[in-house]
Amino acid sequence: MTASSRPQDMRSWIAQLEAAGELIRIDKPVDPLTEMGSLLYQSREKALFFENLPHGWRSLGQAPANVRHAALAFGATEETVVPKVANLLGKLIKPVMVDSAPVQELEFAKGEFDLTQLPVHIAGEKDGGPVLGCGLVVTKDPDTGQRNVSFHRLQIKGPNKSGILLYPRHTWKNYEKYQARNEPMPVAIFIGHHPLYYAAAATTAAYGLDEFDIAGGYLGEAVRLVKCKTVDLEVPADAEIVLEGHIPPHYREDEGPFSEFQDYYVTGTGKNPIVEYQYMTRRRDAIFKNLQNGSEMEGCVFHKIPMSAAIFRRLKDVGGGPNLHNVMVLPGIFGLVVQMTSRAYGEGKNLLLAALSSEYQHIKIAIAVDADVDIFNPLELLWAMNTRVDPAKDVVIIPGTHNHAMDASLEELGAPGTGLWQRFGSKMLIDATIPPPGDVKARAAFERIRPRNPQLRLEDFAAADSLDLVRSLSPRFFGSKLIGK
Ligand SMILES: Cc1cc2nc3c(=O)[nH]c(=O)nc-3n(C[C@H](O)[C@H](O)[C@H](O)COP(=O)(O)O)c2cc1C
Ligand SMILES: [Mn+2]
Repeated sequence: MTASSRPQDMRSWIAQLEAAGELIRIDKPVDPLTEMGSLLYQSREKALFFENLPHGWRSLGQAPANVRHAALAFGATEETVVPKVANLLGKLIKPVMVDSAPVQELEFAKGEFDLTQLPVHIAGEKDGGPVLGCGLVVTKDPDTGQRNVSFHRLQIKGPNKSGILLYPRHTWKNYEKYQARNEPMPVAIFIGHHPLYYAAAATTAAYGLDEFDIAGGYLGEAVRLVKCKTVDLEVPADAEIVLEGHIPPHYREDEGPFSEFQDYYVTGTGKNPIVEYQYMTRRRDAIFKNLQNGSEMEGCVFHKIPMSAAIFRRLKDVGGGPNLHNVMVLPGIFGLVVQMTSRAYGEGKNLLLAALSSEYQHIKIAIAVDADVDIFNPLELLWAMNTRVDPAKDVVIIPGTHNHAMDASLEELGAPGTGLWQRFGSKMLIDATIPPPGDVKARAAFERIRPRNPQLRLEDFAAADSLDLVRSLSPRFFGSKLIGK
C-alpha cells in the first residue's frame, strides 16, 4: 500500500471484477441452503455477487471462477500467471501491526452472534450441512509462536460450533502439539478478503513460514494485521468478518459428506475435530464470502495457481535450469502438465519426477509437453498424448507411493481426524515431449500442420449478417495458438 492508496481488499477486488466485465449481480432473493449452490455451479465464467440474502447479507462467490480471473487478481494473463506467482514466492513481505481495524468495527460476544444466521450455503445435494468454505484459519505453534494460515472446511453445527477437516499438515501439527498438552488450540478465522490472501493460504510451503509473508509478496504490499480480542492471534485488519474460537483436544464428531475439489462427496467424512466460537468481529456493512468446491470451481482455482507456481519454482532448477515454459494443474487436482522444450533426450522425465514429489501431496499423474501444445486446451493435451507417446518408453509407473488422502481411487489407510490418514498408491509420468531442437531431423517428424496463409481472419470474409456468429466463436480452438503468427 502506498501512502495515498487503500489496501487491497475484497471491495477493491469486486470493483476490479466489475470493471473487467467479470461480475454478475444477483438482485433476486436467494436461499443459501437450497438455491445458492446451484447458481454458483452454473457460473464457471463469471463471478456472482448476491445482493439479496437472508438477514440483509450480501455475498461474493466464484471470484475467481477460473484461471482467467486468478490471472486478473495477480495482474497477469492465463499464460503468464504461474511463472509470475512462482517468482513472487521468492519475494516475501512481512506484515505490519495496526491498532484499529475495519474488521473490528462491530464486536459480538458469545450469545450475541449466531453462525446459523450467516449466509453459509449448502453446495451439493448430498452434503452433510452448510459448510463455511471461505474461512482462513490462523493458528500458532505453541512452542515457537510461529503463525500458520490455511483453508479448512468448516461445517456449521450450531450457533457457536462448526466441524473442521484437518489434513495432516501444518494446522494439524499445531493442533497435535496442543492436544499433547491436553489444551484447546486457539484459532482465528477470517472471512472475506482479497483473493491473494486465499491464494497465500492455499500455498504449501515450509513449516514455520508465515503465509501472511507470502500474501504480502503476492500483493506487493505488507498485510495489515490487528490483534484479536479474545485469543493471542493476529488477523488481517481489512478482512470482512473474524471468528475467534478454539479446537478442543481429543474430541471428535461426525463431519461431512461435502462436495470436494475432485468432484466427489465422501472423502474426509468421518470423526473430525470441532471448533467452538466465543467471539465475532466484523465490518459494519460486512460482505460475506462464499466458496464452492468441486472440479473447476472456485476452490479448485485456489488450488491450481499456488500448486502450479510452487511446482514451477521447484522445476526451474532441475538439471541446472531447463527450458521450462509453464506448469498447470489439471482438473481434479491429481494431475499436472509441464510445458517445456527438452535440451536433451530424457529431460522430460527428470522434470516429471520432480513434479511428482513436490511440497504438494496431490500430484499422481504428470505429463510433459512441448511449447506448441496449448496446455489450456484439454483437446491439445489428449492429442499430444496420443501422437507423441511411445507407451513402452514414455510412460513410467512408480508403485507404492504416499498419495493424497482424498484421492478416492487409491487404498485408504488410517482415517480422517488422525495423523495416519493417507492413501497408499502409485504415480505415473507421461513424457509427451518431442526430440530436442538439436536433433533437427528427428524433430521434423513432429512439426504441426498450419494452413496456408494462417494470418487470414474469418471476420474479413464473412457476410455482414454472419458477423455476430463469427464473433461468438470461442477464440480457443484446436490449433488456435498456431494461427495468426
Ligand atoms: C478451497 C480449499 C479448501 C481446502 N480445504 C481444506 C480442508 O478442509 N482441510 C485441510 O486440511 N486442507 C484444506 N485445504 C488445503 C490447505 O488449506 C492447503 O493445502 C494449505 O496449503 C495447507 O496449509 P499448510 O501447508 O500451512 O498446512 C483446502 C484448500 C483450498 C484451496
Ligand atoms: Mn503452512
